[in-house]
Amino acid sequence: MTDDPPPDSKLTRSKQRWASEHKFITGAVDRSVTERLPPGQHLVRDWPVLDLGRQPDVAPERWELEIVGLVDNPVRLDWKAFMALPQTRTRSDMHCVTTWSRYDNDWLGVTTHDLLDLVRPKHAASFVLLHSYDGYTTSVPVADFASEAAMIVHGWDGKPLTRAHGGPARALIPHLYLWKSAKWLRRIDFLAADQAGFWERNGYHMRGDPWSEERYS
Ligand SMILES: Nc1nc2c(c(=O)[nH]1)N[C@H]1C(S)=C(S)[C@@H](COP(=O)(O)O)O[C@H]1N2
Ligand SMILES: [Mo]
Repeated sequence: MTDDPPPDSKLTRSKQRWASEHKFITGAVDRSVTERLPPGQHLVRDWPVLDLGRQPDVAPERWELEIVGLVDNPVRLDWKAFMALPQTRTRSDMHCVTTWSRYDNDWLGVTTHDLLDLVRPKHAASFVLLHSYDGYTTSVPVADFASEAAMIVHGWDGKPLTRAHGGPARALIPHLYLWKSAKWLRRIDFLAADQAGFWERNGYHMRGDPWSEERYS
């Protein structure tokens, strides 16, 4: 991140945004920037907090992640075991169904590739249902869960992930709308059939691809 703008200076914020977008240099926003923005989204610089209003306080010492269901090797990872897995840094954009997108988030965590190597899903496993410490659930096709950029993250922008954003650890599936990225992650259940989670039961799309605007079902 660049330096914070002076307080109450909307113009400064706009100018910083224009600068970061290379606006006015060619008479148009840099194509590489606009082409990153899915339809109906707008860019934000801060990171809004959205959840059901309960933010569980899970100390790393009490945190654990269960990976169960249709897998050959179900596991229960405490914080030490989780941190002993290969740690990967990635950079990705996030897209919220409420229309904000935020570019260039620096993540630290365990890739879903490494988790899949560990638990070895059975052939019949086609969906994961993610369960969180606040009771939240969300469903994700295994193919999306297994995508290159998907992770369980515990660091953002060089710092531990804050409690408000799902710390100690949350899912991150950056190529889908952010409601699929369960905060305060507690259990990953591999299933044969799709099972709607909280927002999927409340009208959101089962898959949630921002590029084809899969907002609602
Ligand atoms: N456990 C949990 N995860 C959650 C939610 C929630 O209420 N509980 N809300 C989802 C929704 S709707 C969004 S938009 C993102 C918001 O993540 P953020 O607060 O870090 O921006 O978290 C998702 N993950
Ligand atoms: Mo959301």
